[in-house]
Amino acid sequence: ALNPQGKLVVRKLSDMREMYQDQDAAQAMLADNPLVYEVYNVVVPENEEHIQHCTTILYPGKVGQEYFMTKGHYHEIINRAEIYFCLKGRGLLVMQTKEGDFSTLEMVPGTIAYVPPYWAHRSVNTGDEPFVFFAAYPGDAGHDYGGIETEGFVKVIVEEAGRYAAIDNPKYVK
Ligand code: S6P
Ligand code: ZN
Repeated sequence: ALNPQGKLVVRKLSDMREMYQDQDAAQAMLADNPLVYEVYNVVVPENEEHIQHCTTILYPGKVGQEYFMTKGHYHEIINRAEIYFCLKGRGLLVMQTKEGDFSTLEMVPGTIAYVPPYWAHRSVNTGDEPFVFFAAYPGDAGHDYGGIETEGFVKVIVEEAGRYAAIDNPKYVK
Protein backbone atom coordinates (compact mmCIF):
# COMPACT_ATOMS: atom_id res chain seq x y z
CA ALA A 1 0.00 0.00 0.00
CA LEU A 2 1.32 3.44 -0.94
CA ASN A 3 0.33 6.61 0.86
CA PRO A 4 -0.34 8.80 -1.03
CA GLN A 5 -1.02 6.39 -3.83
CA GLY A 6 -0.55 8.84 -6.73
CA LYS A 7 -1.57 8.65 -10.36
CA LEU A 8 -1.26 5.19 -11.89
CA VAL A 9 0.48 4.48 -15.21
CA VAL A 10 0.08 0.90 -16.49
CA ARG A 11 2.41 -0.80 -18.99
CA LYS A 12 1.33 -4.05 -20.55
CA LEU A 13 3.33 -6.14 -23.00
CA SER A 14 1.39 -4.61 -25.91
CA ASP A 15 2.75 -1.16 -24.91
CA MET A 16 6.36 -2.28 -25.44
CA ARG A 17 6.41 -5.55 -27.37
CA GLU A 18 8.94 -4.30 -29.98
CA MET A 19 11.46 -3.69 -27.19
CA TYR A 20 12.04 -7.40 -26.54
CA GLN A 21 14.54 -9.43 -28.59
CA ASP A 22 12.39 -12.51 -29.13
CA GLN A 23 9.52 -11.20 -31.24
CA ASP A 24 8.00 -14.67 -31.74
CA ALA A 25 7.77 -15.15 -27.97
CA ALA A 26 6.31 -11.63 -27.58
CA GLN A 27 3.70 -12.33 -30.24
CA ALA A 28 2.68 -15.60 -28.57
CA MET A 29 2.29 -13.87 -25.19
CA LEU A 30 0.10 -11.09 -26.59
CA ALA A 31 -2.99 -13.29 -26.37
CA ASP A 32 -2.77 -12.87 -22.57
CA ASN A 33 -1.09 -9.44 -22.79
CA PRO A 34 0.49 -9.60 -19.31
CA LEU A 35 0.91 -6.61 -17.07
CA VAL A 36 4.64 -5.78 -17.04
CA TYR A 37 4.78 -2.80 -14.68
CA GLU A 38 2.86 -0.07 -12.91
CA VAL A 39 4.09 3.36 -11.82
CA TYR A 40 2.35 5.32 -9.07
CA ASN A 41 3.27 8.98 -9.63
CA VAL A 42 2.70 11.53 -6.89
CA VAL A 43 1.58 14.58 -8.86
CA VAL A 44 3.66 17.74 -8.29
CA PRO A 45 4.29 20.65 -10.69
CA GLU A 46 6.82 19.77 -13.40
CA ASN A 47 9.31 22.53 -12.77
CA GLU A 48 12.75 22.80 -11.19
CA GLU A 49 11.37 23.93 -7.85
CA HIS A 50 9.77 20.54 -7.22
CA ILE A 51 10.87 16.92 -6.81
CA GLN A 52 8.95 14.30 -8.78
CA HIS A 53 8.55 11.04 -6.90
CA CYS A 54 6.95 7.75 -7.74
CA THR A 55 6.96 4.03 -7.02
CA THR A 56 7.38 1.37 -9.71
CA ILE A 57 6.10 -2.19 -9.38
CA LEU A 58 7.80 -4.37 -12.01
CA TYR A 59 6.26 -7.83 -12.21
CA PRO A 60 8.26 -11.06 -12.61
CA GLY A 61 8.24 -12.70 -16.01
CA LYS A 62 10.19 -13.19 -19.23
CA VAL A 63 9.67 -12.77 -22.95
CA GLY A 64 11.63 -15.71 -24.29
CA GLN A 65 14.76 -15.60 -22.11
CA GLU A 66 14.63 -11.83 -21.55
CA TYR A 67 13.35 -10.62 -18.20
CA PHE A 68 10.45 -8.19 -17.83
CA MET A 69 11.80 -4.64 -17.80
CA THR A 70 10.76 -1.00 -17.94
CA LYS A 71 10.98 0.87 -21.25
CA GLY A 72 13.93 2.93 -20.04
CA HIS A 73 14.71 6.53 -20.87
CA TYR A 74 17.08 9.46 -20.81
CA HIS A 75 15.71 12.50 -19.06
CA GLU A 76 14.49 15.10 -21.55
CA ILE A 77 16.76 17.56 -19.78
CA ILE A 78 19.58 15.08 -20.00
CA ASN A 79 21.66 16.36 -17.09
CA ARG A 80 18.95 15.64 -14.53
CA ALA A 81 19.91 12.91 -12.04
CA GLU A 82 17.70 10.51 -10.10
CA ILE A 83 17.71 8.37 -6.94
CA TYR A 84 16.14 4.90 -6.64
CA PHE A 85 15.45 3.08 -3.39
CA CYS A 86 14.54 -0.60 -3.55
CA LEU A 87 11.62 -1.65 -1.36
CA LYS A 88 10.92 -5.24 -2.40
CA GLY A 89 12.09 -8.03 -4.67
CA ARG A 90 15.27 -8.23 -6.71
CA GLY A 91 16.31 -6.47 -9.87
CA LEU A 92 18.93 -4.85 -11.96
CA LEU A 93 19.32 -1.17 -12.73
CA VAL A 94 20.76 -0.89 -16.23
CA MET A 95 22.39 2.41 -17.23
CA GLN A 96 24.18 3.83 -20.26
CA THR A 97 25.36 7.09 -21.77
CA LYS A 98 25.08 8.31 -25.36
CA GLU A 99 28.83 7.64 -25.66
CA GLY A 100 28.14 3.92 -25.09
CA ASP A 101 29.28 3.63 -21.46
CA PHE A 102 27.29 0.85 -19.82
CA SER A 103 26.74 -0.16 -16.21
CA THR A 104 24.48 -2.40 -14.11
CA LEU A 105 23.69 -2.39 -10.41
CA GLU A 106 21.99 -5.20 -8.47
CA MET A 107 19.11 -3.97 -6.34
CA VAL A 108 17.60 -5.65 -3.29
CA PRO A 109 15.52 -4.12 -0.49
CA GLY A 110 17.57 -1.30 1.05
CA THR A 111 19.70 -0.59 -2.02
CA ILE A 112 20.00 3.12 -2.80
CA ALA A 113 20.92 3.63 -6.45
CA TYR A 114 22.15 6.88 -7.92
CA VAL A 115 21.50 7.60 -11.59
CA PRO A 116 23.99 10.35 -12.46
CA PRO A 117 23.26 13.17 -14.94
CA TYR A 118 23.43 12.05 -18.63
CA TRP A 119 22.77 8.34 -17.90
CA ALA A 120 19.75 6.54 -19.38
CA HIS A 121 18.17 4.03 -17.01
CA ARG A 122 16.03 0.90 -17.22
CA SER A 123 14.98 -1.56 -14.51
CA VAL A 124 14.83 -5.33 -14.93
CA ASN A 125 13.12 -7.84 -12.65
CA THR A 126 15.63 -10.69 -12.23
CA GLY A 127 13.66 -12.37 -9.43
CA ASP A 128 10.43 -14.29 -9.07
CA GLU A 129 8.36 -11.76 -7.11
CA PRO A 130 7.42 -8.12 -7.85
CA PHE A 131 10.44 -5.78 -7.86
CA VAL A 132 9.38 -2.51 -6.22
CA PHE A 133 11.37 0.71 -5.99
CA PHE A 134 10.80 4.35 -5.09
CA ALA A 135 12.31 7.09 -7.29
CA ALA A 136 12.89 10.83 -6.88
CA TYR A 137 14.13 13.26 -9.53
CA PRO A 138 14.00 16.98 -10.42
CA GLY A 139 10.56 18.25 -11.36
CA ASP A 140 11.58 19.51 -14.80
CA ALA A 141 13.53 16.37 -15.87
CA GLY A 142 10.97 14.94 -18.33
CA HIS A 143 11.37 11.63 -20.19
CA ASP A 144 12.99 10.90 -23.56
CA TYR A 145 12.13 7.39 -24.78
CA GLY A 146 13.24 8.19 -28.36
CA GLY A 147 16.14 6.02 -29.54
CA ILE A 148 15.75 3.53 -26.71
CA GLU A 149 12.32 2.56 -28.01
CA THR A 150 13.81 1.39 -31.31
CA GLU A 151 17.42 0.40 -30.46
CA GLY A 152 17.28 -0.43 -26.77
CA PHE A 153 20.30 -0.51 -24.47
CA VAL A 154 23.87 -1.65 -25.16
CA LYS A 155 23.08 -5.01 -23.56
CA VAL A 156 19.95 -7.03 -22.87
CA ILE A 157 19.38 -8.96 -19.65
CA VAL A 158 18.50 -12.60 -20.13
CA GLU A 159 18.32 -15.76 -18.06
CA GLU A 160 21.21 -18.14 -18.74
CA ALA A 161 21.68 -21.35 -16.74
CA GLY A 162 19.33 -20.16 -14.00
CA ARG A 163 20.78 -16.69 -13.45
CA TYR A 164 20.91 -13.38 -15.23
CA ALA A 165 23.44 -12.47 -17.89
CA ALA A 166 24.00 -9.22 -19.81
CA ILE A 167 24.51 -10.03 -23.49
CA ASP A 168 25.19 -7.73 -26.45
CA ASN A 169 22.13 -6.17 -28.08
CA PRO A 170 22.43 -6.61 -31.86
CA LYS A 171 20.01 -3.71 -32.45
CA TYR A 172 22.10 -1.19 -30.51
CA VAL A 173 23.86 1.45 -32.59
CA LYS A 174 26.20 3.84 -30.78
C1 S6P B 1 11.31 8.35 -13.70
C2 S6P B 1 11.90 7.09 -13.14
C3 S6P B 1 10.93 5.91 -12.97
C4 S6P B 1 10.40 5.35 -14.31
C5 S6P B 1 9.58 4.09 -14.10
C6 S6P B 1 9.08 3.48 -15.41
O1 S6P B 1 12.27 9.25 -14.11
O2 S6P B 1 13.06 6.71 -13.81
O3 S6P B 1 9.87 6.30 -12.19
O4 S6P B 1 9.64 6.29 -15.00
O5 S6P B 1 10.33 3.14 -13.41
O6 S6P B 1 10.09 3.41 -16.37
P1 S6P B 1 9.94 4.09 -17.80
O7 S6P B 1 11.24 3.91 -18.44
O8 S6P B 1 8.81 3.40 -18.47
O9 S6P B 1 9.59 5.54 -17.55
ZN1 ZN C 1 14.16 8.61 -14.88
